[in-house]
Amino acid sequence: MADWRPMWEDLGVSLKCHDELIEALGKAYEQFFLSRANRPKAMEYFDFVVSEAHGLRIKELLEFKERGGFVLGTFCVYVPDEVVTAAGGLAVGLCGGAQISIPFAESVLPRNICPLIKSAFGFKVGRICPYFEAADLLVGETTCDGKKKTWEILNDYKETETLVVPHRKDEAGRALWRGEVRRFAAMLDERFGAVPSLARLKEAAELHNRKRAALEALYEARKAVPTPIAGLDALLAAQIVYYDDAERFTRKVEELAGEVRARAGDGVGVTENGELARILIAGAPMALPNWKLHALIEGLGAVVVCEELCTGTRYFHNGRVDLSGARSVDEALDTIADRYLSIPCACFTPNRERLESVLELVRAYKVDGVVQHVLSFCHDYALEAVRIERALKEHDVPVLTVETDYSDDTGQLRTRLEAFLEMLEK
Ligand code: BJ8
Repeated sequence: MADWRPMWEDLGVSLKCHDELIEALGKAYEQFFLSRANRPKAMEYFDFVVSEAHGLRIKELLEFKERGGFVLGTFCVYVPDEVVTAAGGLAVGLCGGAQISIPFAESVLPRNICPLIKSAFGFKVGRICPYFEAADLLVGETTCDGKKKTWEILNDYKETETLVVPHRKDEAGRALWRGEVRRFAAMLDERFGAVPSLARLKEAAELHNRKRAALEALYEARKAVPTPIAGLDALLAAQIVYYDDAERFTRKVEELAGEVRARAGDGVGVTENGELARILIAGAPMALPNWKLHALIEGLGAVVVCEELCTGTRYFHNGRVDLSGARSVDEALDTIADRYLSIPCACFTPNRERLESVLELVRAYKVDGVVQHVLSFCHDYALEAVRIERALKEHDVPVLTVETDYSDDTGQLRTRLEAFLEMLEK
């Protein structure tokens, strides 16, 4: 394996903290992924990506920049990939799923904000994440208050551009968001001298359409009974989509989806003990390397068959952007903006679409029970959990809402999950 330390040092990464992160990550990966039998062979690629997430992938980004490209570090599924690609750039999700960076964040930020925000912010303050250091610009959004205000402070450490995401999907909200996407394109042009032309927007739309369709095909294959792939493996693919090269990721996920379909055709399930309780996880995203809830649920003998998360179905929600009829850059940008606006994030009000989407996923994936994933201090998902819980109960769907962060609260969580899964068996 190559020695990436000189590259990390050049980027200004704190090697001591980074070593600790890599060591903890390696142990968790061995425990949750590599030690499991009966995984699809195509998962080997994703194992490789994780092993090289801070090495080879960072080198690729630096080489891309040497060839004249630019790299944006992002925190949300609302950043329109098509516009970035068409302008000659590349967007990567930033680290934000680990406890190790939180003490750095808490030396600056109040403690009572969500762990995802604190972890991401701490990765920058502690200089632990090479993606933060390799990025030319960070792109935040105003989805929730925690994020909106944190990006102001993050801007003191690294330049951060913030996209204003509306909170209603009415005509005024649509007009605001279309304006934001146009402003974003103009900003990329001004800053990086890269005009996203109509032809390049169309090409980029095809690339990202294929990528989202590939991930959706993998999720489709998980509808089979017995389920042919562990939730942990599928979640990993949904996390890696934020980091990997779009073209290569698409190919590899198509391969994985093909293998998973073949397993389903042969009746191969993830365990030899027959079908397990099928769980849908809904709620706040699980940024890499947040695998806690899946590991607990699957460790207790159930299987996660679907994630209604931004590291899950929300990533490919209404995934196809059709630019075939667009006659100008502005028309194309509006069409792109409309697709992103349709994503049912809890920051919107009202948000009937998300409720309907959860109920539809329960039906389509033959779900036995729903676990709602709420990150501590996340008001949007905590409050939306109330209505979702009510709707699920009205449809006689068992539901458990758990609030968690990145600390080791597994004892408490395990007790609640055990009781929930026992109840499903009765
Ligand atoms: S589109 S879900 S990625 S905003 S968990 S930071 S909401 S306090 S992450 Fe998200 Fe975009 Fe929406 Fe998806 Fe705030 Fe809640 Fe924290 Fe959250």
